[in-house]
Amino acid sequence: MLSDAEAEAELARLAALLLAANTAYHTKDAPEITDAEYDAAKRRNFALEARFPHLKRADSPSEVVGAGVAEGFTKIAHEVRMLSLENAFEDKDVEEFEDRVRKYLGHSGPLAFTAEPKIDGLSLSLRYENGRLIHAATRGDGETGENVTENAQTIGDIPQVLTDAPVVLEVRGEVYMSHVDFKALNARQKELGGKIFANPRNAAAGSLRQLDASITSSRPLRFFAYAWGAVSEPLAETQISAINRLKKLGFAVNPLTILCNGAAEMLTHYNTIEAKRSSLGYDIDGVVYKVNDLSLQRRLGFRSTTPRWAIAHKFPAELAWTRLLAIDIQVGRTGALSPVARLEPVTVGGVVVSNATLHNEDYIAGRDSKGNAIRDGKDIRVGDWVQVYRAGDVIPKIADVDLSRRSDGLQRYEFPVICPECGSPTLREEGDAVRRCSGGLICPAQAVERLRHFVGRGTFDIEGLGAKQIEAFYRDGWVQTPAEIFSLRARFGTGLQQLKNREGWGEKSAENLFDAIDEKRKISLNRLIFALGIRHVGESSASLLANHYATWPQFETAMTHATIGAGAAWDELLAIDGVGAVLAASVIATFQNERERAAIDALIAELEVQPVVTRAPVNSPVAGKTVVFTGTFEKMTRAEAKATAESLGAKVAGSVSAKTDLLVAGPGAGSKAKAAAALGVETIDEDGWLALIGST
Ligand code: 5U1
Repeated sequence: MLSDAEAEAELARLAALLLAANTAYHTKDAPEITDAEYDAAKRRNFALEARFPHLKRADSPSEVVGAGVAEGFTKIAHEVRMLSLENAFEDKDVEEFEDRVRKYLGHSGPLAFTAEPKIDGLSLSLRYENGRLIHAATRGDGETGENVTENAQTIGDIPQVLTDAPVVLEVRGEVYMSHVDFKALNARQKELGGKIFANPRNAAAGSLRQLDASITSSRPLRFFAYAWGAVSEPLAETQISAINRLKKLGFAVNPLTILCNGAAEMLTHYNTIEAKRSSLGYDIDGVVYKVNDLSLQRRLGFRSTTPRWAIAHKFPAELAWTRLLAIDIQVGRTGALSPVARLEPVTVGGVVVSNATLHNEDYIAGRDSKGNAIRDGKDIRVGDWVQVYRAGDVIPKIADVDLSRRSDGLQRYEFPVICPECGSPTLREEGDAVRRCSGGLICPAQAVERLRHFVGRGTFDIEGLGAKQIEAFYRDGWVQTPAEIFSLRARFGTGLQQLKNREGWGEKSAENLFDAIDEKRKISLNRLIFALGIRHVGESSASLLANHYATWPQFETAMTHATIGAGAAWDELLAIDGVGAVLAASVIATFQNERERAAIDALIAELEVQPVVTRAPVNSPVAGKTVVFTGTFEKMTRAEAKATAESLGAKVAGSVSAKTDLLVAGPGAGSKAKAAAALGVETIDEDGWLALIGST
C-alpha cells in the first residue's frame, strides 16, 4: 500500500542499511545486525523491487552476492564435535540443571560441579600431536571450522610445543582481547585510519580470522583453555584436575575456576564473579558450570548440540530505551508471521541495535499465550518509546513500553490478516500463539525460507550455495523447489552463460557449484528428513524418524499409507519415543498434500538417500532390536537406559507392539508388560538388561 515516493524512500533506506551491514560483516568482521535481520532487510528489498520494478535502484542490494567471511580459509573437520552450551538465565534454571543431572544419573549423594567465568571471545580448538601444535581451528558449525593455524601460532598464550602431553591432545578454549589492549588497538586503528571494532569480542574475532597471519601477530590476542576434544588417553578423572593438567602443560586457565557442591554454591560463585566482572579487565558474559566427575559426564552424554553435564549461566540482559519506528512482518518457512520491531538505533551493551523481535500478535497486544496480561497489559504501538534488551547473542527483545512518553494519536497495531508476502489469508490455529500464512508453497516467502533451510548447514550444506545465493536464484526463477537445485547443471551447465554472467560468478565458480551440488546427491536419511522443512520436525525428531524407518522407501511408504489419528502406521509413528501426535500428524499431512508430495518426489528422483547405518559395535547384543522400557529402575534412570540402548544400536520405542523385540520391565510395569505377554515379547528385568549389555 506504499506510494511510489514512500517505496523509493524505503528502497533508499534499505540500500543504505544493507550496504552498512555488508561492510560491517565482510570488511570489519564486526556485524552490526544479526543474520536474521540482514535477511529480513534483503527480503523486504526484494519484495519492494518486485512490486515497484521501475524504482529498482542502480545500486540495488539485491544484485550484490556477498562473499562469505570464511572465504579464503581452508576447513578443518573436528575429530570431536565442538559443542555449544545450554543457557540458564535465572537462579531456578541452575537449580533445575542440578535436579536434571541428578535425576538422569539417579544420584542423590554429594555431587560436585566446576564453576568458571564464561569468556566473551571466540572458541578455538588446538590439536597437538606428539607435543607439537599441528593445527588450530575455529568452532565453525561445530563439525567443521576454519583453519587458523598460522594465526594461532602468533598468540603468546598458546604453547607451540608441549612436554608430557598425550600423543594426541586437542585443547579447546577461548581467544579474547583484554579491555586495555582493545582500547589501544582501536586508538591505533583510528590513527592509521583503519577499522574501529565495536567491542573486544569482535576485535578478537576480526584479528584471529585474518588471511594474513602477520596482521594477527600484530594484535594482542590471549587464550584461556577450558576443555578438550580428541585425546589419545584420558587427561584426568575430574574436570578440575583436567584443568589443572592443562595449566601444567602451559596453558592459561581462568583463575576464578572453583569446585562447588551443588546449586547454592554455584550461585554464590556466580555472584562473586559478577561482582568482579567490571574489574577483570576482559569481557565475560556468564558463568559455566560443569559436572566435575568425568565418568558422570560420559554417562550424561549429549543432546543434539549441547552436553547434559554443563550449562552457561548468563548475566542479566543489558537494557536501553529507544523509539519504535515501524513493525515489519517476516514470513518464515512454516508460514509463521513474525513481527519485527524497527528501532531508532541504540547502543545496548556495546552493540548498536536497530531491530528486535516482537514475538507474535499477543505479545504486541500485551498478552501472553494464555491471554494473561504482560507489561501490565500495555500494548506496543509504532511511535512508542520501548525498552530493548539483549541477553547474550540472541536477537534483541522488547521488554517494556513507556506510556508516559506515548504521543497522542498513536494507533493500536493491527496484526495482518492477509499475508504481506503473497496475499493469502493468515490463520491462527486453536492453541497456537503464531498466526500463519495459509499460502504454503505459493507464498514466495515460505518457498524461499524452505530453500534457505534446505541448503543450510544442518541440512544439505552445499558449498557455494548459501542463503543469499539461493534467494537470488529463487528471485531469478532458476530454483523454485529443492529438486531444481539438482537440475541446475542440466539446465544451465552447457553454456554456463547465464550463471557466469552473474556478478561474482565465473566459469570456474559455476562449475565448482555444480560439482558441490552433485556431491550432495548422496544424503543421509536424517538430514534429508530434516531438510524437507516439515513443521514440527527439527533436527532431533528427524533423526528419531530416520533411526526408526532406516531407509527412505520404508519411511515414504509408511507416511503415504498412514492415516492421522488411527491405524497401524499411525500407532507405529507414535510408538517412537519422542514422537508425539502433533509431529506425527504434521509429517503425514505433508506427505499427503499433493503439492508437497510432488516436490518431495521430484527431489527424491535426484538423490541417493543413504540408509541409516547403526554405529553400534557389531557384537552389541541389542543392535537393531526394538526395546521398550517400563516400570521403575534402581541402577539407571529411564533417560540413561534409553541413551545407552541407542548407543548400542537399539531402537527405543514408547509402546509395545508386534515389532517390539524386548521389554525391560521394572517394578510397577503395567499395561506394557501385559501387552508384551500377550504378544509373546521377551521380557527381562533391570538386572537382566544390565547383564545383557555387559554392564554388571
Ligand atoms: N569457561 C567455559 N566456556 N565454555 C564454553 N567453559 C566452556 N565450555 C564450553 C563452551 C562452549 O563447552 C563445553 C561443552 C566444553
